[in-house]
Amino acid sequence: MRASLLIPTLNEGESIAHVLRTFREASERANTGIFASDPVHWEVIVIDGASTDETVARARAEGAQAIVEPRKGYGRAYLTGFARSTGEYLATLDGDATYPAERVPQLLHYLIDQELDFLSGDRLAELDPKAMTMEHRIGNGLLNLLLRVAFHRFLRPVAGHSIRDSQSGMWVFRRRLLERLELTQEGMAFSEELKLEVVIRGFRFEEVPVRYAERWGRPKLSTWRDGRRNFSYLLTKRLALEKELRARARREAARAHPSAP
Ligand SMILES: Nc1nc2c(ncn2[C@@H]2O[C@H](COP(=O)(O)OP(=O)(O)OP(=O)(O)O)[C@@H](O)[C@H]2O)c(=O)[nH]1
Ligand SMILES: [Mg+2]
Repeated sequence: MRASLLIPTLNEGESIAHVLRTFREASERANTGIFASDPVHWEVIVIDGASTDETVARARAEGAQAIVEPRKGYGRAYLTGFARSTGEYLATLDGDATYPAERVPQLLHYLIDQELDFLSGDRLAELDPKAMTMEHRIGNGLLNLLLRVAFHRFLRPVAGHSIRDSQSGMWVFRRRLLERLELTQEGMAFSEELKLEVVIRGFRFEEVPVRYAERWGRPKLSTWRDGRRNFSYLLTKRLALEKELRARARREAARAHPSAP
């Protein structure tokens, strides 16, 4: 079985080798354990936003492929990474050692075993308050609340009728989903767009609690700028969906009563 691990990086030279090593050890263990009957051949791709530190050299020294994507943005990096990867299954996490890289094989196993389409790590279920600044916790809380209120009718099939951690960047999913998703966001709003698209299009989505640790290296996120953009993305997406639903309802009504004005 073939799978791809994708990691976007921007100056994560301090942590990238640690993340890649942690993942490699776990995947080797899993290939003689839970995946012994069908070992996973992992393609590991770092999508680097033209870092000025040692990120690319360190990633390559650990045996990862490193693609340089000079166009800015977290979402841009993933769009490029998705297009360049070949695995039947895709997994993602940050390069800053915040997500538990050692859990990727186990999450893949769970996705396959439970016949799910998309798994997302939920950082908030067991959050160590040191791992996220107060601003990030407030921002995440507000974005999750807006998402729950604005999209509640689309979230009915999801456990708890909500996405608990809309901003999480640790996912494991089936590549075939990508053909059906409309992904437009090149910045941080990519994370919520991806999850919403998965749910709205009716795929089987589940969140699993994951440990989230304090990041290594300097933050790349601009709390207020990215928070504002994510907020306005959610509102724009909701209005666009409303228009689409109304147009569909009009088309259906016209089909049912062809002579009506
Ligand atoms: N290629 C690329 N990677 C990026 C870009 N911006 C951020 N990243 C990487 O994307 C991942 C997520 O960004 P972070 O800065 O960790 O964002 P965050 O996890 O929301 O915020 P923190 O809590 O500060 O970690 C990290 O591995 C970054 O290095 C970019 O413009 N291009
Ligand atoms: Mg991070």
